[in-house]
Amino acid sequence: MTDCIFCKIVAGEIPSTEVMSSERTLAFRDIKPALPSHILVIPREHIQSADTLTPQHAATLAEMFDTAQKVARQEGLSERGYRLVFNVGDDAQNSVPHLHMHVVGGRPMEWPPG
Ligand code: DGP
Repeated sequence: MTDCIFCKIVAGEIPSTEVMSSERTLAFRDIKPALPSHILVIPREHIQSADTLTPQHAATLAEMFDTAQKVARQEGLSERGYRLVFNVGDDAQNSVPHLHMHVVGGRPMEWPPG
């Protein structure tokens, strides 16, 4: 996707603070962190959102969760806990149409979200 911000980050055309990289995924710091640790894990291939996932994406999705676990450990979040979030659509305030998992933590969080 030529006009996708996250595809441009994958291609190195837009700078990002990389945290981790794997064959199918990239993890980088969110430009507007909502919590002390806020990392985005994305697939290198363009997938629109969690709402368009199919069984064909199984390997990519598994690798996204593997990357998220490693990121959480690296950030020191695993012991106290963290949250993995996929926003879908306008009501969830999804703003970038390239699948991304928010890995957030570093302080106690509220539930349910507002
Ligand atoms: P969402 O609301 O779930 O679509 O989250 C998109 C996130 O992406 C949001 O927290 C801000 C972040 N973001 C948007 N543009 C950029 C960018 O160019 N670089 C980085 N690092 N993060 C971005």
